[in-house]
Amino acid sequence: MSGHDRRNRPQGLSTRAIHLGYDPADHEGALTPPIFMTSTFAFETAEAGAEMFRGERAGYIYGRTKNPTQTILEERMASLEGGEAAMATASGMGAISSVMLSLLNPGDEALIDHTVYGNTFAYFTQALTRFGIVVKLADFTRPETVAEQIGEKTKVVFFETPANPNLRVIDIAGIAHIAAKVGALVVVDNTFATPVLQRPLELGADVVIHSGTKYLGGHGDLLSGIVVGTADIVKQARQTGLRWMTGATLSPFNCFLLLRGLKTLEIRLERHSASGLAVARMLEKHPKIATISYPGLATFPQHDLAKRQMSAFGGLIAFELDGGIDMSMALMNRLKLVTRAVSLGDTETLIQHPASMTHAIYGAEERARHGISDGLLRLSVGLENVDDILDDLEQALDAL
Ligand code: 4LM
Repeated sequence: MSGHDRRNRPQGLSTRAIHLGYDPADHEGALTPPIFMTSTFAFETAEAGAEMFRGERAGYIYGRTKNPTQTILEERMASLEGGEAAMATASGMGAISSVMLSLLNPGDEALIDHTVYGNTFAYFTQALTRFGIVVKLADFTRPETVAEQIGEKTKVVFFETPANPNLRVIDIAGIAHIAAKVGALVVVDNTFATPVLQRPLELGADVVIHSGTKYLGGHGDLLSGIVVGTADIVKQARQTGLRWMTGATLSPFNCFLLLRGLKTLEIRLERHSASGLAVARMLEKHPKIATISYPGLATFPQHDLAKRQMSAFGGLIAFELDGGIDMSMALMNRLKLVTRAVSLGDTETLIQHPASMTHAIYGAEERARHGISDGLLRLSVGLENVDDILDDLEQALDAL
């Protein structure tokens, strides 16, 4: 690359995650952005306050909709995902509900993939339906079923990829193409991949959602959510969804924690992905393993799609043992380093049992129909030394 090209190319992802939107010179030289621990903001004059409320003057009014620590976080997340604007929320559920309540009206239809995080499933099928919104399900790994279910009333199409808990991978560009025919907005939950591994907006999605609780934060010490999209959609989600429907604002302190997490996002995802692949390869060969689902394995049914859509495959693995649910429970109980806990994307390696934990809300029949078997386990490979993770899993498997 010539010196000229080097000067003109955009900054890399980690550089933007560390520096974008903040200049220490504006804050007494403080290297780290200050936490603006305030709920409200003083108006210079009565007229200035009124102008801000009318949207005629820029500035901060009240912490439910905007705070300077949050603004830095939002600018960074918009840049990392390649969107015009972003909004931080108190949790992933806060992000999903703030977006859906601002986009959907009674009579509208939302079409969602049938495999999503349990409470997201409950939100669509049990909460939104109480308000006259029609929710349809389809198997998004088979785009023809999406084409069958979508129609003029479909306002929103929603899916996760890779999907929770079994890592099914969905063709973002393919679904966006189908949705464009009826003008439906495509909302992708990018929690499992993060912008380091996959950028849905570049593939035709309109909105990206995150549970920032997971990889973005990365240390298991906060809940948070992120919405990224066009300036118009994010404005609508903030001015209606966040401001007077959910009130699910991220606190200034948690904005700071999330900003700190973002600084190491790329380097952490590299390690999560390398260790994830090593653990998946070990499990794949182990005689007690009946099935394994990791998008980075050549045996994964959608491996080619995963390779096209993602730059690496992250730390999540789903697998079944050859002894059903009892053996799965026994394995969990024999682990010494790997921690029994829901959530994912943390420094600690975590294991959980979707049928009785994150996806218990589905009900047995629905789980069976949606490929979440009773014995399925979900492993979130952390940042410990990979040999220690492998040793712990092997000693637990061998003892079964
Ligand atoms: C879990 N997940 O799976 P908050 N989107 C995805 C998720 O996995 C989650 C949320 C949204 C788990 C929580 C216990 C793909 C959550 C919801 O938990 O509200 O930040 O995100 O273990």
